[in-house]
Amino acid sequence: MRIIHTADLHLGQILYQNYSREDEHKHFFRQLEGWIEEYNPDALVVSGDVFDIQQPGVQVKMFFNEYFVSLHEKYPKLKIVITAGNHDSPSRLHADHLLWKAQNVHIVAQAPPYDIENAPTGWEENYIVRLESGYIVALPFLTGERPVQIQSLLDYVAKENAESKPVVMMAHAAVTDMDFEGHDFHGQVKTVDASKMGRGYDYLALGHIHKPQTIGHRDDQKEEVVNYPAGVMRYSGSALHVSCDERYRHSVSLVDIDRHGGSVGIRQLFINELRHFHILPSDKEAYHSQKETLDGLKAFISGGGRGYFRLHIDYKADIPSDFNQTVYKMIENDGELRYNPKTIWRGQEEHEKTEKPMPTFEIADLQQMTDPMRFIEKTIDRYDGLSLEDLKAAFQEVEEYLKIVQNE
Ligand SMILES: [Mn+2]
Repeated sequence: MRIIHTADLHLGQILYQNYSREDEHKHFFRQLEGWIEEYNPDALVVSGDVFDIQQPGVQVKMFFNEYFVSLHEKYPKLKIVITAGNHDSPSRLHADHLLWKAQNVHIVAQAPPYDIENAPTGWEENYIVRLESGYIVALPFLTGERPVQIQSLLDYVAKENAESKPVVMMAHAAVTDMDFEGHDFHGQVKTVDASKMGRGYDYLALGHIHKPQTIGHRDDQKEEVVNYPAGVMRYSGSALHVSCDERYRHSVSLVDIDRHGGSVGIRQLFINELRHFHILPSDKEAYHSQKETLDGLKAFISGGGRGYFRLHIDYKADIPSDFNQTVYKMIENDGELRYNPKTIWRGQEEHEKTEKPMPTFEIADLQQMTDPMRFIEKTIDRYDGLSLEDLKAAFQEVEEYLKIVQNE
């Protein structure tokens, strides 16, 4: 059994409130189609987060429809299996699943029944896609752990699988021990224990984490071809770099499984991205003033630099409040220069660590503070370079102005 595994397409993503990625997705889809042509897989599986938002716009839905319909027309025997991720609306994706089935595209968006004891018989059928060469158990994103449902689906397949055909399962979850480099979880990611994903699959095609990786095999993340005994859990990684922090190569996974309980061969097909992400001047270096930053940016542009860029500036640099507008102005005539206005401030983290803790106030205290200056006086230590005298003068000016307005 041979599959191509991808996930986290995030179609319709608008980056930094400004930039549509449709051409980047088209570029990805062309490569994907090239691999389907070259490797002739039995199935293409997309493990969740097809769309970036729950209610994608008309254009995005059209784009999705056109691509998958044309893929089906060119490769009518290819099974396409798409599941819903946490970014997708289960009910909206599910609404069209019957139409898609006629195109050999299986969309599985709704979670298995909570109470399987009392579920209608044959509920399992909604999650199982049969191929001549094997089985695909398609699970969408689950809001809670469902180990009983998962195991009963795998058992259902096992009962039927007298010929020991390969079994692929799809899921959208953060599995314990994954490497979430590039995700902004702030240490709060909810992980599912790998054992809760059941027993009986040969390959678990995961989505949700954007870095390509096989669970339990961090050492060979960069290897192009690997082979493991069956029972492999793998993230294909996302189609595009979804943020600046995803500083690794993205790929789709070409997976060959010889038989149930046999061996799993994985080839990473590396994606050539249309636009790259840059940190200016670099990860290690930072700019120290507005002038230095703008000069650096000019040099980047005149040197032919293109794509997404984010700035790395020393937090002590004196950066005026209209700085972002200045940058946007510099690049406004070039659609290939795309700015991430969330600057990385070097030294800020260490600064925050050594900072005095925020004074705490009782609610009653705050209610007593009718004069905002009292609050500012008590917290002034937290704000480097903020002058109490200047603030007092500014407040006085506002007060006087208000008096004039009131009198008039
Ligand atoms: Mn996700």
